[in-house]
Amino acid sequence: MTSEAEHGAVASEFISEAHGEFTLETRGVVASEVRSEFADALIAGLSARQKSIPCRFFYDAAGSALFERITELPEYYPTRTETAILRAYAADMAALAAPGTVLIEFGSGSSTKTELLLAQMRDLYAYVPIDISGAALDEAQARIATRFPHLTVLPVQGDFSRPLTLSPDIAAHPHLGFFPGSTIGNLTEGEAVQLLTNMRRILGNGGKLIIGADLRKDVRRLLAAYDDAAGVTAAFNLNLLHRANGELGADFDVARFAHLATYDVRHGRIDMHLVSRTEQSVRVLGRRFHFKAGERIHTEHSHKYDIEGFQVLAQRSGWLPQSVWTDAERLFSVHVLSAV
Ligand code: SAH
Ligand code: AVI
Repeated sequence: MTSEAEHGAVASEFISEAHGEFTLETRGVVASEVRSEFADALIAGLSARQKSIPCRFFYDAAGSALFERITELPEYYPTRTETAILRAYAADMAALAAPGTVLIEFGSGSSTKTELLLAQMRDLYAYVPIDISGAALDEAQARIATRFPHLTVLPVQGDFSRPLTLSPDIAAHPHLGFFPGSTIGNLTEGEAVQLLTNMRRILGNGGKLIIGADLRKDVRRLLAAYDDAAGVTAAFNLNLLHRANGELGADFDVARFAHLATYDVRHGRIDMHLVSRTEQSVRVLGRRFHFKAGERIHTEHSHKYDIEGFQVLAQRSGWLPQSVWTDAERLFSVHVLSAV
């Protein structure tokens, strides 16, 4: 059985998606579903006056591997800073999980940070990592099974923004959510409120959420983190075009696009773009898209918060801010939110 089939089998036993979109039966079904979502999103995004591609499509197997390389870059401070916070306070975080708790992680990726919590948690009922990247879930599951052989791991491949309904078995246990990485920052404010509200519903009364949020800081430091000297972030961004060529038969000449990161002071966010180096046109699924020289495709927002602003966002989404930890330089914050 393929690993997506395993995810599907396990996931459908424990978790069903309200509109049936999480019925993942075979690798073929999953791959074609994802491909057609990418096709629809790409056509819609390139047809708009301001061209864009949603950032969730960064994470095919190559994109997930590039993201892991980003986390090790000297300029990319978020991963090592959040990891240090998690390491320092893992025991306090583990104390949030009563015996029999289900740990549900959103955008789990490599689940590397999760291991810090799992090492301190006793008697978890199950660990449910949710990620859009099947490749990342596969690797993480194999590693976690080796290190924590008695832990039940129930991976779910899918979009965490979609409605998710827990099976009665899982729903009957206490829930602790984990959403590290400041992935929340990749959503617009409206999307973030919607997702946090949805998480509040999924985690239920008595549920808690441990969530990482990157903090506002010197703009030069931010820009360097999203435009590193080794060009790994550029490769991560440009991989969207390689993916479109490989999966959808598009004919992007990738060398004729450049990576660009900018900082929007008003919204407190990094924006990533792909800039057309020349005037050109590109064919995607039988359609032609014209680019002026210098025209941009928007590919990612990465919002930076201050602690109070993030807590207000959480409160607007039905959460009670319970505690927050930061590093000494106040680069990154990890919050505990409690369902009221
Ligand atoms: N939690 C990890 C990974 C962060 S990278 C860490 O903190 O290092 C963001 C992760 O979220 C990637 O693994 C990506 O595949 C996943 N992701 C992004 N958008 C998603 C979506 N809409 N639904 C599910 N997973 C998503
Ligand atoms: C996953 N996410 C929080 C990363 C970020 O920092 O916004 C994705 C990323 N984009 C460029 N570098 C890393």
